[in-house]
Amino acid sequence: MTNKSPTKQQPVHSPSKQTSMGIDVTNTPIFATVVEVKQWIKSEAQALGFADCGFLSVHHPLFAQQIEQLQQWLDKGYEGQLQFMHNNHDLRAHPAKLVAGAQTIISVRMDYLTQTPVPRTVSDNDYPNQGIIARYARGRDYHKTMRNRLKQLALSIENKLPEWQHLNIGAESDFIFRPFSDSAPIFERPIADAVGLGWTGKHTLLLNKSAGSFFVLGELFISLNLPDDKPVDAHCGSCSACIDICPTQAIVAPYKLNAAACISYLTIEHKGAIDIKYRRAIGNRIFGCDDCQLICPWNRYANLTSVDDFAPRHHLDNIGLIELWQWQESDFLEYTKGSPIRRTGYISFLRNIAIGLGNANPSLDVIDHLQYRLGYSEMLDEHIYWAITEQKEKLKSSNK
Ligand code: B12
Ligand code: SF4
Ligand code: SF4
Repeated sequence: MTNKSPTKQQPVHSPSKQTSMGIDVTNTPIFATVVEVKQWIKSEAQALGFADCGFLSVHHPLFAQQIEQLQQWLDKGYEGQLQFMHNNHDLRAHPAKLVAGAQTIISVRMDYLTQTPVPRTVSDNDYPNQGIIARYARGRDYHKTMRNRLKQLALSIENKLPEWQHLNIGAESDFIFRPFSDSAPIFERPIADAVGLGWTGKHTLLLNKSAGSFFVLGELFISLNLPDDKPVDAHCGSCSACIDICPTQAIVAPYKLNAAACISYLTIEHKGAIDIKYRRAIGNRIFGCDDCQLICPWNRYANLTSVDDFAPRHHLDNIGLIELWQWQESDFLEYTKGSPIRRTGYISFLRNIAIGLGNANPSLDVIDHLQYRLGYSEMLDEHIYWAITEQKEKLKSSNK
């Protein structure tokens, strides 16, 4: 197992090549230092579509510190219905317990944009009759993509172990690994921050000077002992664009998000009726929200993804609210196969579209479409009546 103290091994050498004079010219170790091992893992990760990676010990002190901050966040009730944030604090504080034998976390980030947004602009507001789906969710579910590729990274590392046995990093022991992405009680953003994949912005997301914030995070726990990377400096300065733009004022202070008020939470995680006080602010966002990222000046440096899985399916990057509203449950199930949108469920999806239609440009056609769905569920009906009233009020004032 992993915690075995490494035994002293003979250095592994690259295969010998002989010159025409019979002199061995390559009898030197391929990997002379641990830094070279880390560099090799990084280039392997990049070849697999990850934009970057960094390394952190599973015993790093940040986990205990984060538990305290998480508890303060929960004490304020910012988690809404996110019940899972109350669970498994012991595992969060001790990631070593999550994967027995793991020593190091490889934190990775993967860019997901397939189109460059207009810098410092929430252009989603310019299309009130379109249903806006957050950019990370327009293609295949990133959780699977990330975990599959992290597994491939682990298998490449495993193949390399014989060449690393002289480095005292545990390469001679059984190799243990486990990939994660948003799939376990892990402080993903704080880990990525600690290894320098970016800094935590005032919107609470990780962002990077040369890549903005439109990326997702994942981790590969491994049994090799690799030295920690270092954090980078923060560059938010006096900017507060994300706080100012947030439609529901969910960023209650720099680095403090009231998740229960965030459109991402309301449209994806929240079950049941959405509080009327948020409905106008939600606008046409029917699954997630990108506003605090779209406005961020650093996202002018956001990179496009190299991973095909993020390519929008069923023109979800440019789709009308009415078209989405007409999806039957069977359409929803078919079109969201392998997509994160499945998570919200059909009724909540319709609830979100009803809000979007209430906020769409006023038209009798929209009212007709809203009416024909009445009677499907009590919760949905209440949102439909709200949307019809909004539409009628707008029509009345436009006729004045
Ligand atoms: C719960 C959750 C949500 C919730 C709550 C979000 C939140 N910020 O807490 C909701 C549903 C609202 C949400 C929304 C989104 N999410 Co989310 N979410 C998570 C999840 C599962 C847990 C995050 C968490 O622990 N929150 C709890 C709070 C307490 O943690 P925190 O924000 O880190 O808070 C800390 C800071 O406030 C810090 N702090 C306090 N004071 C100070 C001061 C300074 C100076 C600093 C630096 C820090 C600091 O201490 C707090 C305690 O740790 C993670 C995945 C994971 N397992 O980590 C993804 C994750 C954070 N989400 C992600 C994404 C992409 C999103 C969305 C962009 C999706 C979308 N487009 O709709 C939005 C963005 C909303 C936003 N502005 O954050 C990505 C972020 C990638 C990135 N670039 O950072 C993650 C990492 C998932 C992933 N694997 O990629 N999410
Ligand atoms: S995702 Fe939208 S609602 Fe949530 S904090 Fe950012 S701007 Fe506000
Ligand atoms: S918008 Fe400004 S304050 Fe918010 S994360 Fe970007 S740089 Fe930081």
